[in-house]
Amino acid sequence: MTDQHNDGTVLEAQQTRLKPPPMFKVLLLNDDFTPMEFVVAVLEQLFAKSREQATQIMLKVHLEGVGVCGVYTLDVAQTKVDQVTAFARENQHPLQCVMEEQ
Ligand code: TYC
Repeated sequence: MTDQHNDGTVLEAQQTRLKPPPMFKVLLLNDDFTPMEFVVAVLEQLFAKSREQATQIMLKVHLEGVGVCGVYTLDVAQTKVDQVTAFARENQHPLQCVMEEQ
């Protein structure tokens, strides 16, 4: 937007509203080896899900192959993926966690 003044100067209005940031889904992928209880613990401890919510998400991943743990900004999503991956490897599980732009 521009604003013409009577001395001929033109001021550019500052953009005051920012675009919402891109959002990223954090996804868990199914595998045949990670114990169900471990996936539930990941969802409770790293995604603040209740036992019931965590169990539902885990079962969805188990049955359908993939499920959403949450939707976050880029930095938070990347941190969650890194935390899940580190926690899984510390416990010798092959659990895969990835992110995808929404
Ligand atoms: N399929 C695994 C099992 O039968 C459980 C599982 C669920 C693994 C979700 C990964 O993201 C996952 N033990």
